[in-house]
Amino acid sequence: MKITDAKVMVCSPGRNFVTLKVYTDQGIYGLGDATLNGRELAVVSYLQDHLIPCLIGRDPFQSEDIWQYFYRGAYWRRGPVTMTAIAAIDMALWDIKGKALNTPVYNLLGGKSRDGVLVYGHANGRDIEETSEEVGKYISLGYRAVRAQTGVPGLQSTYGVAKDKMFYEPAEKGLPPENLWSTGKYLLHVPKLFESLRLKFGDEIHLLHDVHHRLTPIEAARLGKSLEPYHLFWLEDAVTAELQEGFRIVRQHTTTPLALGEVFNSIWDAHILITEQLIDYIRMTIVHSGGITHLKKVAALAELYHVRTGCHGATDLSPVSMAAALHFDIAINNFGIQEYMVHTRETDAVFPHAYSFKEGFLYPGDVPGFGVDYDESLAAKFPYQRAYLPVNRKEDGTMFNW
Ligand code: CS2
Ligand code: MG
Repeated sequence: MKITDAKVMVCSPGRNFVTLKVYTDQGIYGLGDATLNGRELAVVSYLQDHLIPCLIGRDPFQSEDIWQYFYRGAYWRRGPVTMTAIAAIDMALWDIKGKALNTPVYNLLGGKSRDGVLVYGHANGRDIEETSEEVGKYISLGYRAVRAQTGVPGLQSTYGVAKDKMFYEPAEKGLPPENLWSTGKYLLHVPKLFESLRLKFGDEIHLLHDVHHRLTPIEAARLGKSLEPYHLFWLEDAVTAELQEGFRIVRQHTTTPLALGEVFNSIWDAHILITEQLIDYIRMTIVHSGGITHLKKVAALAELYHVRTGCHGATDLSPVSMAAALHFDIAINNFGIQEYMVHTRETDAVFPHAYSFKEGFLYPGDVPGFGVDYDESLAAKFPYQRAYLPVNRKEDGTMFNW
């Protein structure tokens, strides 16, 4: 089999998505997600101008060799743009292989290791009461795990507080919006949220929380300790991810499970965290970490060190990514949990898909490949719109992490 052509398509059914379609001489095509939130067009150019010309004529079954060709062969390795572009090609190749062999991709990854994929939803509110109501809604929808975020008194807006309840979408059209941040106010408030959630909903429901890279290691240690009585499933991105060694400090102080890595793009971002057992869940995901070919190696390393997976699954990952993640999650042994934020109806219509939600679990479906398609004529009705994630400043105006 030979690759005859590849095309990059951008659409915005509520938010921007970049999709790669790879064609073969046997009439089979494969899809890959290439969406990098707020930097979408950089990946479009990387694919169109640099990778696709080298892809034509290759055998799509040689996904490992093609991966190494684009990674080692580029000289310039790693980085979110490079690894998202490689991931899109890698996904499309696995999709082609599944279709050509008439089997779902999970069968090429070892087959099903479980019946369904445990997922968590996002409960957001302006205050504890509103967040608590949202958690209640997720529980009534059948979710067994819920991430809870709340506004902080004295801060006008912060990470995780949605305008639209079920559709948390932080990217906005126009120039980046600005948020305000106070570590002191945040650290006082968050334990109150989880105390109130445990009192209201009991011990069984899994609760998660995302700090979104806002703390220093010792501040994260304090937060982890203060949350211990409420036994979180995980505390996510407590500290910026660049300094892996910083997690030694957090780890020495708290037994709250730690999750990290949605912004990582290679195993070299996580090797110290994994081999020193500084985290419990690795959040790397197929679209931003070099595809299935690379993520299966990360998961294999993590398995040796008791680290489980918890793939990023926000709305800026298209249904192609979500499907790829589900085929991966259902096959590997050290799966932990999958993030699941529902897409808008328009997005689901552009990307018809075989996966489905039932009672807290997602099921990838049994369609050959990943079981996702792309409705090109519908997508054309939603042209690209420049959008940015917010930026964040401390109360005195200092630029901070978002
Ligand atoms: C988040 C995301 O899902 C998460 O855990 O951290 O909302 C993240 O901010 C976006 O995916 C950024 O692209
Ligand atoms: Mg996160």
